[in-house]
Amino acid sequence: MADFDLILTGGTIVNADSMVRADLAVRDGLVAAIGHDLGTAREVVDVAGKLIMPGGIDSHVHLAQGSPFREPHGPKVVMADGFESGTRSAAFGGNTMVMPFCLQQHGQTMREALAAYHALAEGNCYTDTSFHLIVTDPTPALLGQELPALVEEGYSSFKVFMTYEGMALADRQILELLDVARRHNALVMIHAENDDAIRFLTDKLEREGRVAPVYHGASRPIPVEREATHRAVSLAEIVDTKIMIVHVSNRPAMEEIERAQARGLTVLAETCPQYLVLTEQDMARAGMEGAKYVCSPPPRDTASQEAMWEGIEQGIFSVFSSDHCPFRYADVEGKLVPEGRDSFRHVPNGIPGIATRGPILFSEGVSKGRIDPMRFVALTSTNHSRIYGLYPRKGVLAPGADADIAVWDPSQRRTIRHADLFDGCDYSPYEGMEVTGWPVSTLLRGQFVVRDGALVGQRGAGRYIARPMA
Ligand code: DUC
Ligand code: ZN
Ligand code: ZN
Repeated sequence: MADFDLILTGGTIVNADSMVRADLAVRDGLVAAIGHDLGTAREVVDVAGKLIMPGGIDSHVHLAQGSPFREPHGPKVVMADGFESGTRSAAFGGNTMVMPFCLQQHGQTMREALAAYHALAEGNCYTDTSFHLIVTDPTPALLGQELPALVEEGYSSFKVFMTYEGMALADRQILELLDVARRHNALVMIHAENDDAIRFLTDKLEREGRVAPVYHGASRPIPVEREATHRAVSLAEIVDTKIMIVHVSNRPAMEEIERAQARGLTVLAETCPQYLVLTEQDMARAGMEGAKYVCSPPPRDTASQEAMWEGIEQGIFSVFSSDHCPFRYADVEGKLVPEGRDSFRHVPNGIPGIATRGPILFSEGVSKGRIDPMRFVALTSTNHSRIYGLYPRKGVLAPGADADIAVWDPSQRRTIRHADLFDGCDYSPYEGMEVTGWPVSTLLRGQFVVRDGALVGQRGAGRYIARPMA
């Protein structure tokens, strides 16, 4: 009988803190050994010249197709990905786990919302999943009983919006939620934009006839995000609890976070591919083409891109996520919703990117010499695992960990084509971008999901992972 189920031989094993030439053996879905001359296996795969990394963990994705609640953009718009297509595309991007949101509707308990989202995910996922809870209606019962019980059950991260009608929480409500999180060791993720300022600017732009997609940027300028980031940090400081500021797009917002970190506060931060390689100019493309790039916060300018790189290099950002929030372009239930031609206000906010997150950071970061492969692993996998309660089961290749693995060819040159991403959308905002480095195979608990660029995994093989906090 063979010693192991699988041995990957001849590659370089990359973790967040080490890089070694070694073989990796898998048994019963776990990493069993790393070293040389490991023994026999039922299958031995030669991965010479490849980087063997922990599978990507994307801790910020929206997969709500089929949700009766049409998260988060109202009844006229449909999200392009559900759990099947979203996790399939994630696997093509080297990911083995994604963390979508469960959105509470007003008047709904969180358990009711969770039942609906679990029903959508069950039996459909190619990767593992775990939910964050978006709190929109923080009733005394939710804060006092439901959330504490749910944290115990492993739903240990919440998200709040400071903007969006019907979803934004007032400061007092955020304080109450932060206090629950502090007492139960949960993490609150915050979408930081000033809602009043956005509504004021949007109304003004519309009165002036500035309604094309590019004005989405003008309706949410940098101070809108900076002010809300400052306020979010202050609220967390008042309560004395940790927070995660998601999808940071610019230097002034980042500096708020940097100052908080320097003062010793646990203010964690995330940035995303769109803030490294897109700009406001993309939203100025002809006709409605600009709608393809409308997301919030909006893409900024090249100086902001440089600031995001500084934040990555200096460790201000601990996680790099996609904020995959896909809407089909050529679709009246997507980016071309008829009202969107009257005003950018109605264009759904969000862009796809679950498969391209890794390749963009690898190419722009590792291949261009800005970060090393270990930092890449930290930003795309290990730090997500540590922050969201998955470590050491996930985010690391070490004996006993799940054998969730991405095999990267660091020298493969590719042109990003939507046709190669296998999501449910009909475009990629990164179409035509040249990248160096590509995930050629992805394994979930030792089983190939994507093998040499082909889907071989089983829909439904992905599991739900509870994340109780220590
Ligand atoms: N915020 C997100 O986190 N995702 C998509 C839209 C938004 O505003
Ligand atoms: Zn957000
Ligand atoms: Zn998001």
